[in-house]
Amino acid sequence: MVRQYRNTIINQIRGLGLILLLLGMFACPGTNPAGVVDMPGVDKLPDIKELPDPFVMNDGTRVKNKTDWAKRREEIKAMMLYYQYGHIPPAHKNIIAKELSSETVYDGGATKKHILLSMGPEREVKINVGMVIPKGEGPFPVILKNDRGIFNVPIADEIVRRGYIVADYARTDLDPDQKNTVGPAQAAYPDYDWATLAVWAWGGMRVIDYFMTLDVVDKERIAFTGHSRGGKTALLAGALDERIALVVPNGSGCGGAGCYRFQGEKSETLERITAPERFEYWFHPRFRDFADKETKLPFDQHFLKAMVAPRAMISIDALGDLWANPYGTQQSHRGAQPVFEFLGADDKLGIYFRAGGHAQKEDDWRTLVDFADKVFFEKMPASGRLFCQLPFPNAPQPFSWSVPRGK
Ligand code: GTR
Repeated sequence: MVRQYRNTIINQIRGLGLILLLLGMFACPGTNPAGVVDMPGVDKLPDIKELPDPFVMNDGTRVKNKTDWAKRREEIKAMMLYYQYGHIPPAHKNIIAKELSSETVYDGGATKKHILLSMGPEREVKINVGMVIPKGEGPFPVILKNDRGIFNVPIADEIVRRGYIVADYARTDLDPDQKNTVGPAQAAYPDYDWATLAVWAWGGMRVIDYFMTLDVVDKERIAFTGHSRGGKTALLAGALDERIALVVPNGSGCGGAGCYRFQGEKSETLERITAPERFEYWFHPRFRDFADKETKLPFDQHFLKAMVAPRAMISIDALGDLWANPYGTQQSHRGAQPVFEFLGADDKLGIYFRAGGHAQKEDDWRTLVDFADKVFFEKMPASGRLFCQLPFPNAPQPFSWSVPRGK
């Protein structure tokens, strides 16, 4: 009898242990990772109709110099991860790279390699990476893309001929892009509240960790791109990781280079993108609290762009891609410009629109490489392309603040 009672208690304790383990594994919204303090909820935040001033520090003072900006950038990062994307784990210390294949391509002009990276506490996080490396000694600049698979860059041969390594990784290895699903990366790091976009961005940062070990890579010239949800991922990774010298969100719209406060006709809103039946799982659960309350956001997407400064970024979009909010993309560009100016990097911020719809077309790739040539090598494009297109000249000035003077 006593023994039976004791066994029941032991089983209950085991059951409780299992429940706690599962709760830990399947991240509990509302539980912050270690060191993350709560910030005010939506109802406690002030209403800000214009694009918020990125130069106002949390203590109310205004940024005066570059040291202040470095501090402010950290505040912005903390805020954007807390409210929008969730927090990511630190870099894995010992990523293992296995070469699965290597072949000569483009009539001997390049080598195409398929690499498998593995990492995580039990090495259970794997990332497939594709690389096409120009022939020669290098080091070569890199254009890295996040996608669903690898070897997906349409004019890789042309880009390689222009002297770049073309690389891509399968973001879906890290997170399968399905609602109510804990992907391999989230399962491996249960103490973090990162949502899908943050997982994908973290994966790109780990691919860059691997690049840092390769002699063939020019570590000062790494560009990161992606299209649509991949463009949102590229912008987030580019904001967080200062090793990314050029950030190129393509067709990224809502949650990317578009902004929430200024919506063009037929564009995707915060409410739409975070709807439970759509892409709520791309974001931290608390981001949904701002649906139809965008003016309560203490930031807008120009803050994410501003985090890239003084490194380079260009958003590439299509004027017919209304869902991706070209109008709001122009407005967030204008909101980020003062920060680039403040840091002496006005020429590092680009914006480009082509005619047509939602895709990362060959022309977009050429724009990307032309811009990379300009910011990496001061080469002006033979195409004569201009990288500062503001197609909505009558749009109202989206803010009333200005660049701090007297640095
Ligand atoms: C859409 C979504 C967009 C964009 C796109 C894509 O359905 O509303 O935000 O991310 O998917 O990734 O193709």
